[in-house]
Amino acid sequence: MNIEHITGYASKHLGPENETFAYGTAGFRMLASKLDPVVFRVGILAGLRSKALGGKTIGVMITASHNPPKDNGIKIVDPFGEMLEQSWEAISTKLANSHDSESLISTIKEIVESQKIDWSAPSNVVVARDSRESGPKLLASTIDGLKAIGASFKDFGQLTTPQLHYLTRCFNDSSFGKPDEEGYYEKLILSYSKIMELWGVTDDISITVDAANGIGADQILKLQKYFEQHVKFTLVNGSSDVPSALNSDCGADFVKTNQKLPSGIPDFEPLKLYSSFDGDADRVVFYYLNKEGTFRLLDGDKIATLLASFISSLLSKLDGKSFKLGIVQTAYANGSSSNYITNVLKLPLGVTATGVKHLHHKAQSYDIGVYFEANGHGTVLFSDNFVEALEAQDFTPGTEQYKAASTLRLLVDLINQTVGDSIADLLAVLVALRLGDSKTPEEWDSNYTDLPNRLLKALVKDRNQFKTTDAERKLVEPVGLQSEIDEIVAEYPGGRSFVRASGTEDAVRIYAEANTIEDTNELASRVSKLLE
Ligand code: 16G
Ligand code: ZN
Repeated sequence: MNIEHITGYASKHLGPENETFAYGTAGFRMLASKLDPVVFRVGILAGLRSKALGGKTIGVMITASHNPPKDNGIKIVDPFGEMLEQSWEAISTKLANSHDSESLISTIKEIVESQKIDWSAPSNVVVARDSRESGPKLLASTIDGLKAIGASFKDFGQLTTPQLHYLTRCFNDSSFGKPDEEGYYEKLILSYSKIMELWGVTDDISITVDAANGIGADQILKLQKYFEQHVKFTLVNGSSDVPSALNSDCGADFVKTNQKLPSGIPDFEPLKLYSSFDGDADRVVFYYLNKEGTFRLLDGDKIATLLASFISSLLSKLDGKSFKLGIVQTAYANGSSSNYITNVLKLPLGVTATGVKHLHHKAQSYDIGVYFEANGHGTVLFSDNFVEALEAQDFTPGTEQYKAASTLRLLVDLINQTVGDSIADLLAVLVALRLGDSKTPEEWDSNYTDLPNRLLKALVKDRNQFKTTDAERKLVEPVGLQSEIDEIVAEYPGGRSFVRASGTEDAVRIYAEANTIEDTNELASRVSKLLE
C-alpha cells in the first residue's frame, strides 16, 4: 500500500468535519455540492471490494434517480449485477466518514485486515453516470479514488443505471452478454424479435416514452435504431441536455405520485398507451386516458400482475412440468392488487421491506420471481434451475409447448436479470400485451380496480425512533403508536394504513387506503395527526 500516493489524492478530497454520511437504500444520495469527498471514498471502496473478490469487476453508478437536478448520488454494484452486499454497506459508511487523511488510511487498513484483502490482488471497476450536470466532476473525483489505490477502471460515460448493472455482470459472466453498450441493445433486439417471429407478429407496435428529460432519452434514440422494424418510439421530455428539466413535472415518479399526466405530451389520445421513465431509467409506469377522458395509471402493481399472468399462461402449456411462479411486493402495493394475485391469479405472494435489494432477494426463492414496487421499479427473475429445464426441453418445433418454452427462454434474455430496467420492462410489457390475454390498456386496467390511496409525509424530530416489523407494516416503536393506528383503521371499511421512516429522506411516510376517497383522505390525515 502506497500511503503517500493515497494521501496525495486524499488531500484534494477532504471531508467536512461535522457531517455524517450513510450508505442507504440507494447508496449515498444528497445535494451534489456535498458529494465530492464521498464519491472519492466510494472509488476507493469499489477498488477494495474488487480486490476482496480476487479482481472481480465491480460497478459504480453516479445518479440520484428521480430526485431533483441539484441532487446526486453514488452506489456500488456487485459482480453479478446485484446491489452491494449488505455487510459492506456499514464498511462504506465507515469509509465515507473517515474525513481526514489519517483516519482514511487507518480505515483502509482496517478494511484490508478485516476482509483479509491481498493488496497485490487485481482490482477492476466499471463506472458510469446519468445525465446530471454535477456528473462529470463527481465522476472525476470517483476516478481519483480508484487511482489512489491503483485500481483498473473503465469509464462508460453516460448510461442508465440498469445498463451499468448489465455491464458489471457481463464482465464477470461472459454468458450474460457482450460487455459494451451495443451488446445491451443487441441482446434486447435479438430476444424481442425472436419472440415476435415465433408468434408470427409482423406489425409494428408504437409507444410514447416520457424520458423525464434524463439519460433514458438518449438511450431510447439509440434503441430506436435497433428496433426500427418492430417498435416505433415517440420520445417526449427528451431534453437530457437541459439539466434543470430533469424529473421536472414529468417522469415516472411525478406521474405515480401525482396520479396525473406529465407535462410535455402535446396531443394526448384516448385509449392509447403511454409510459414514463424516471431520471436514470430503472423505473417505468404506464397510463392512458379512458373513453370518458379520465387519466388511468398502470403502475408497478399492474405491471407485476400483467407479466405474471402472461408467464403463468405460458407455464400452463408446458404440460407435465411444474415450476413455482411467485410475486413479491412491498407494503405500498395496492390492496386490490394483492387480492387479485392471491384470489384470481392464485399465485404465492411475498411481501418485503421497501428497497430493491429486499424484493430481489425474496424473488430469488421462486423458480420465477416477479417483483415490482408500486412506483414501477422491478423485474422478473428466472432461476438457473428453470433456465436449465427450458434449455433441455425437447418439444416438437411448431407445437404450442415448443412456442411457450421458447418464449419463456427468450424472456430470460429480454428482461434484465440484474435489476429493474425501464427499457427492458417496457419491451416485456409490449410483448405481454401483444401475446397475452389483455390486449389493450383498458383490458389490462380492468383486471382489478385500485383502492383509493394516499401517501403523506411528516417531518419528525428523529425518524430513527420509528422501528417496524412485518415488512414495515407494523410499528414496534414508538411503543403504543401502532395500537392507536389500528384503532383508527378499524373505523374504515377496507382500511389499511402504516407508518415507516423513509430510507432516502429525513421524514416519516404515512400510507393509507380505504374503500372510498373520502375515507382514505380522512384515514391518512388522522394517522398523520398521531405523529404531531
Ligand atoms: C430507493 C429504492 C427504491 C424505493 C425508495 C423508497 C433502490 C435501488 N431504490 O430509491 O426501491 O422505493 O428508495 O424511498 O433500492 P423511501 O425509503 O424514501 O420511501
Ligand atoms: Zn431510478
